[in-house]
Amino acid sequence: MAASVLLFGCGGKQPQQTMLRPVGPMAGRIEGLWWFIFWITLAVFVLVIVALTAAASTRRVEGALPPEIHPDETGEQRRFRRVAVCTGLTFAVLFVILVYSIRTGAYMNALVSKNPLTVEVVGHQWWWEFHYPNSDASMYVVTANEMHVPVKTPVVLLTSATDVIHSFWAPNLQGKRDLIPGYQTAIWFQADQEGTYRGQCAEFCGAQHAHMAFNVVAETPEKFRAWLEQQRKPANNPADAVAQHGQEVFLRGPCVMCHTIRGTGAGARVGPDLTHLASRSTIAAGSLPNNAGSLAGWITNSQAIKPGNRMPPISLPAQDLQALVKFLRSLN
Ligand code: HEC
Ligand SMILES: [Cu+2]
Repeated sequence: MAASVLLFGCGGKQPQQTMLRPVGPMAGRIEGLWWFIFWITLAVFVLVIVALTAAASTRRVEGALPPEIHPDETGEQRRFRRVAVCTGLTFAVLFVILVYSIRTGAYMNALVSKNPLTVEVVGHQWWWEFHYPNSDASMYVVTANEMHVPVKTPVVLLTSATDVIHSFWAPNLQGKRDLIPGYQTAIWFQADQEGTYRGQCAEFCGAQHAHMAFNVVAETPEKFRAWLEQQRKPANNPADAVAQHGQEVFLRGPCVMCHTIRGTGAGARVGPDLTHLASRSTIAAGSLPNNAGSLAGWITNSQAIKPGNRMPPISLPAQDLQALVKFLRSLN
């Protein structure tokens, strides 16, 4: 039972989120350091417990005098030497760990490439915005909570935030990096295996910090290029009368004050870009699977799902809601 609970977290179809299964060079180094520290601390733990047990189980000899009145010079010296050796060893081990940590830290910036993929990541309370910049405005891509990258390609992330400090952490790929409002930093990573890797905000950022997750989808360069091409397109036109009605509901409702759907009149930037909403696997930063039921529930009362988030509850007549959901589902 316990084993199955443990295994549930690691395997199956769920996206992975563990630094113990690195899929890139940086994460590999971090894992190496982690195991190094793990084995050392395990050995120290076992030694301490053995020493403690030995000391606790030593019997006092019946009738022996207490040490003050019966000084034991040689025994005292022996104990002093032991403590000195153990203290020295502790310093030595900590020093080795320090050097290893510094070298690992230095390696985090070692991936340099003249031709990396650049992705800008912006942290919001409580969702992620990913930009794929391009000097040609019609090729500029903005998406939310799901980043795609080609495998075996260096990626440079330019990080920032709009409100408070967040922290970008996809443990299978890299260490953490704080996203600081008004201050851009760069962090590199590379995914060597295809897969979906879950990441999470790692800096407490308010009420919904725990519901601020994202996915990194690492795929073959061909699939990645196809994805990028699709994301560059403006939104699909509504295919039928119901979706058409849904688009009208969207455009005349409050949605346009906060969301962008490229190709329509909606161009606000308070919430996630919805141009290709249906291409994503989750909504609300990993809070819900992206399907019709979730969308309807989210629109009607997102505050019940993610209390405190920046989208107000919006009640619509049933027909309007259904048409709106149908329209949103067509935005692939
Ligand atoms: C006051 C601003 C505001 C209004 C108005 C608003 N939204 Fe939102 N919306 C947001 C914010 C902010 C988020 C992100 C919330 C989060 O995940 O923390 C969001 C998230 C969403 C999402 C999930 C997107 C994703 O990829 O995770 C959908 C879908 C959505 N809104 C649809 C709508 C629709 C449809 C309307 C109109 C009926 C609407 N919103 C009105 C601000 C708004
Ligand atoms: Cu955060």
